[in-house]
Amino acid sequence: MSEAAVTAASAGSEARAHQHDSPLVGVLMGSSSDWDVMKHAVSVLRDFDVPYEARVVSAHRMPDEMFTYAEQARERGLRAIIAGAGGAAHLPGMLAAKTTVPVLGVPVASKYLKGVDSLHSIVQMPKGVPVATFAIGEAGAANAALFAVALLAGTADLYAERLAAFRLKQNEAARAMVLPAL
Ligand code: RP5
Repeated sequence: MSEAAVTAASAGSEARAHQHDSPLVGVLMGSSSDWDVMKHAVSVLRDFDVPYEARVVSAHRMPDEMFTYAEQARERGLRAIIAGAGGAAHLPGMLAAKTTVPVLGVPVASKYLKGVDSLHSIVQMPKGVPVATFAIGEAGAANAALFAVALLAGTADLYAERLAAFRLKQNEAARAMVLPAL
């Protein structure tokens, strides 16, 4: 599968509009229906000015593209892959099986089991091939992106400084909280 063909499988136009030529973080999802959750990861990466790409790569509908993406991830310079999926959410685990780039899994809420199935599918990786697993839904997607920034901060002070500033803003917001009167 050529790079162009994999790119053609990108998520919606909003995601496509912000693809970087040399991404450090890949944001993958099993379906465009995952975008409402996974866009929260993209939003954080944009806030931190992290070069990223966002694509639909379905594990069971695009297995060849998924393997190609994982096989090329390290040589393409990716430092983390955030992968979101719902139901029998095998995308993060299968990516992790084919690359040594850290995979951060985001369980997306499913129609019937509300994402508990997705969470269990992602978090219960057998020993030897880890997937860092985050909360179901928006918080998980945003936190996966923050975690990716923290990984980048290990070798780039710029990202560490941005993370520290972000934490300070949260601290100030919490300290300014006022409880309503009874
Ligand atoms: C998974 O199946 C996707 O990650 C998505 O969460 C779920 C439903 O996919 P669609 O039927 O909406 O394409 O592969």
